[in-house]
Amino acid sequence: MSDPQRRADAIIQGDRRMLAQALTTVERGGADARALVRCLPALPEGRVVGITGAPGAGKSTLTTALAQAFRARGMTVAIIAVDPSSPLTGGSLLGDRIRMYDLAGDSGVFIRSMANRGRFGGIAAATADATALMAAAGFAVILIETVGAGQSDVAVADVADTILLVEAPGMGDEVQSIKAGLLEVADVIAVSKCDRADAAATLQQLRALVQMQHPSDDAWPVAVCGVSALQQTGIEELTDALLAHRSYLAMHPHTARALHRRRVHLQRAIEIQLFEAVGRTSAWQSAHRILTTDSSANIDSLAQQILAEWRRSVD
Ligand SMILES: Nc1nc2c(ncn2[C@@H]2O[C@H](COP(=O)(O)OP(=O)(O)O)[C@@H](O)[C@H]2O)c(=O)[nH]1
Ligand SMILES: [Mg+2]
Repeated sequence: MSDPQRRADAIIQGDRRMLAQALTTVERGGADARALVRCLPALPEGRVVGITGAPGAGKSTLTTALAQAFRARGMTVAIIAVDPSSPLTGGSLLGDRIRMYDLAGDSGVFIRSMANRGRFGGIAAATADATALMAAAGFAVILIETVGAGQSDVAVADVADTILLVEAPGMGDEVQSIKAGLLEVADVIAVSKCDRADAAATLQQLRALVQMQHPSDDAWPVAVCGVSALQQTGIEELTDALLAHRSYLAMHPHTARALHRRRVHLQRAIEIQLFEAVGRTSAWQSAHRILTTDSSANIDSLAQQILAEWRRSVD
């Protein structure tokens, strides 16, 4: 268990039990997680789809439908359901599991929910590591479903290659995702529940909004698809759009988004490694004691002392 290279090799060879254990390791974070992730091979970008949108938009239902569509095309699928709120039960995840029940028993599908177990870098760091594990395990598509609670959704944009925004119809004049700042990061937009009568207006509204937005330096035309997971309509078109974005990325590997993602990745790696190194200093331990007893402690000078000790230790 302790040999990270052996664990990584087993995961690459398709050992699902080892993969499940490794996911727990990266969720927890720490030196074991870092050692393991370092043994994973660098893999081509493009297979990670982040699925975002307000709670109740229909993300879990659509994730299940998409997973089935990718499976029908012979592609294996990993699903990561992100729940930053609950480290224990994850209220929303129970419903998600029921919704994803249809996928049970298919060995080409692997579902995992991630909770924030308080590791440094939070859920975004854990999700990034989990994604790297799923990719190493050879899954052709990795779907990350967020809870649609703002912060974590934007963080998913740093992990995913393709952002799928799910918008439910009938939200009134204001499209929910505009408020959340999600429209700008979307590569593909799905208007869900198109079996409902009010979906046509939302579709029209979103198409107009997308057209108004100026294209960024990468000229990917954001696709807006109407889908009904309930009636299984539009799923094939949506799957086509996601795969088209993947092809687009393969032909344009250095878009602003791709560079941003790589930079954020590097920054996160530095933060995590630095924090773990600094956490081993005795100044860190004593700073923790001070924080519990002295409410007026100068945080900035505590940080300075900790970094000074760490620097001495590496000289
Ligand atoms: N009418 C209709 N309802 C749907 C559809 N997809 C999902 N729903 C319903 O919308 C609700 C929220 O779905 P869920 O997938 O859990 O949304 P999430 O919170 O974004 O993951 C559930 O009650 C679903 O049954 C659809 O295509 N049509
Ligand atoms: Mg959900």
